[in-house]
Amino acid sequence: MDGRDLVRSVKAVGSTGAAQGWRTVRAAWRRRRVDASGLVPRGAERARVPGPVLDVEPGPGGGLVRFTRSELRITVAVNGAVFWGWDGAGPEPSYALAGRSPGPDPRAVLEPDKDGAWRVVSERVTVVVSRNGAVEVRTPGGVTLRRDLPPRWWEPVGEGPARWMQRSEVAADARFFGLGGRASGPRLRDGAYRLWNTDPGLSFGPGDDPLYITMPVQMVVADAATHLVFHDSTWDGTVTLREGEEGAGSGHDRAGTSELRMDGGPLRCWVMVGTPERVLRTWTSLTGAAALPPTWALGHHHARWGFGSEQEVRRIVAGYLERGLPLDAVHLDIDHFDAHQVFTVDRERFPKLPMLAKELRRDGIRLVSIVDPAVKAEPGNAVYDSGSAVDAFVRDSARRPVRGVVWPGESVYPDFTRARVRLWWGELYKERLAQGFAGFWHDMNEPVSFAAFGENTLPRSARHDLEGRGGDHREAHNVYALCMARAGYEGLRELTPGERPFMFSRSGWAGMQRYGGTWSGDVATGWPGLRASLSLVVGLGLCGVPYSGPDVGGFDGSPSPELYLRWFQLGAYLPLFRTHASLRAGRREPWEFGEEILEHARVALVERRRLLPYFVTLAHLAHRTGAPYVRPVWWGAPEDRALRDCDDTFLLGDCLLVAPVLDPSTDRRAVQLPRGCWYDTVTEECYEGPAQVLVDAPLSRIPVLARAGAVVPVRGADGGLELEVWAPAPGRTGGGLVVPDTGDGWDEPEVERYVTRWEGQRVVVERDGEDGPGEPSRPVRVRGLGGL
Ligand code: NBV
Repeated sequence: MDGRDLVRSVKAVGSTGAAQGWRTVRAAWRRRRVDASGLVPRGAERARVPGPVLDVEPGPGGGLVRFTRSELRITVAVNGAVFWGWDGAGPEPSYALAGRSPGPDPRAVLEPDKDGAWRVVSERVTVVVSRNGAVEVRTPGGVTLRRDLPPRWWEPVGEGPARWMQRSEVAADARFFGLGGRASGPRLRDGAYRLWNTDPGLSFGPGDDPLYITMPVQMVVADAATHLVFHDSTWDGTVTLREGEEGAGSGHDRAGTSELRMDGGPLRCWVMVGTPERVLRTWTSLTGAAALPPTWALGHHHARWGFGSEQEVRRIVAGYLERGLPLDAVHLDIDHFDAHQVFTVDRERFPKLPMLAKELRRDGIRLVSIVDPAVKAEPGNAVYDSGSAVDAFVRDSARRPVRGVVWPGESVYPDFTRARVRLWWGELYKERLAQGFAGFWHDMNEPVSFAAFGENTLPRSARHDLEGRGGDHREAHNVYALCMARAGYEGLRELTPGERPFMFSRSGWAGMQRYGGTWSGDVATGWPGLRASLSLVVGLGLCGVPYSGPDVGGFDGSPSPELYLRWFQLGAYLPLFRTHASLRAGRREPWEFGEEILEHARVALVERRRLLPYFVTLAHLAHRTGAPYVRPVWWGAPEDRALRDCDDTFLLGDCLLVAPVLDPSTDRRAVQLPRGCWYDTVTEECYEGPAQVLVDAPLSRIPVLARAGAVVPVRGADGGLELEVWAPAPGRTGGGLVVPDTGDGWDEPEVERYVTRWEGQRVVVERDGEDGPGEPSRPVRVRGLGGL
């Protein structure tokens, strides 16, 4: 069976429930057989809790608290985050951390608390450990943000990993966010969220969970403070969330709860407390700065599974150019490979790829290539041969390479958890660069096998190197794509040292931002899919992954012109702005939906290009501070409860508030505004927040509001950088940051700071420099003067 037959059969199987059922049964049976011989069966288990406290041993930044049946290590790190680990767990080794764990803050000390408890007091957080092992996280003012009950372990009497459970309580008013890319958020309502990266197989909507990126990262927002908690274990697990409830009148509050059950791995976590901004700054100082995409990657991308030939790519590009529509990148999917084998080209249908790349480049358009991890298991296939020579592929417990079935047919899987394999893989991108590709799109890296072992991934008993420690797929699964991203990123850094790599990956884990971004995977075409795509972008941003975006129009089927346009209008304000669709899906070019839609799509494209300097600034800020481009509306006002519950509006940086249209037949929509004055950027009408206001949302545009006083860097008519300044509210001041574009190398340009204020009847804009305020060297245009 080759890849094309497979496409056909996967589609066919997917369409008949009976066949699918039968396939699942067969696969489950196969997995049981494979894992029965490869994994130690879980026999009887013994339950354990820490027991009463025995003694303590103070150490740098905290210390060790000993209990009768466990011990707890607590350390406040220099970056303000608190680490704690049970049973001897330390912060390393960790796939999430960007390097070594930050050193201890010597000012934090372990001291006695009341009732036999112990506490560590630091500048931003106090952690109290009760005498039976409950751990409380408090603000410096003493308000409890989170209370972890004593954990519980279930240890096999024989061999094998211990399962564990951690139940926590949070404030009654708290709201949960994060856990990776979730389709039903960004506010995570009551329910169970699995921690196991999963390709849903068919396209997904808001009800589907888990998806490609799961992370044990929760951001919890409450009146008292925001905190982020990260349980650093890569194993399969489930988080069950239940929001609390505040008692009305004299009624009691019910705390919110989070119950985390993990199949293995150390019980250790990091907690950071503060404002959302501070929390994400700390999180990225721990897990690494987000890769800075090259400027072109902040423009418009057009992809398609099944362009099928160079002529078709040229036809699409010409369609954009002839109509004067901005286009920055074209993505080639697996259909340009030779028999679906990664790092090859179908020379019949793509005979002169480097030439095509050069031609496109002349028009300012880059080529991006898909990269799948699975390698066709066939001697003579160069990637297979070179991989076999370095023993690159995942093996089973009997040391035989594990074979799955993916697009090229029977395939093997590189073990990216081994340094040598990453090195080998990283060098393979040389072939892609020679073809003229400028960016990379990692797919199918949960990883996926169609001929599944119960789930559509590798058997749990498959062996992995895990950086020399050795282990099985239960531990390696969730970081498979993260390690693949590392391999690609590090390879590209070697191959093109002068350029920032551009890479985005379907699957990933905590820390993946170091290597690039992601996209929303195969989101279902339909209004619920549109909503889900926003949820994913916001949620991932709160987990430290700022660069992502959906398949505009949805992955499958044919969107109505209206749905396509609304998706396009949303996509234009998301970091990755890409139209993409499946092999059999309807067309996605903006001119395929009639004249009216084309003209409205043009407006969105042109506006995206005009805002490019703003996107460049946001990319730099995300890289430097961890603040995502796309932020929930509560970002600057987490204490505003109405904002916490708002899932359909977002802030784009500090300056803009975007209210996409997520429902059909809409020409007006309610917008929940944070405090301050907000201008409709088209009508310049001013609205005062905090409030819910009704704003026009005709088919021609989605509401985008600018904060009074904001300074937005935009592209002027001559292509240069201009400052679009929104008049501050009367008597108020404003300002903004601008990071100029210095190309696609590694320069770190200086941040320009601007302030705005009223001087009599005039709005004055000044650059805030070291020697005091000065004239901006950039052209300035003040807007909103009529709206006040
Ligand atoms: O490579 C084909 C597709 C790709 O277009 C899509 O973006 C990925 O999410 N890929 C999944 C594999 C096929 C899925 C049915």
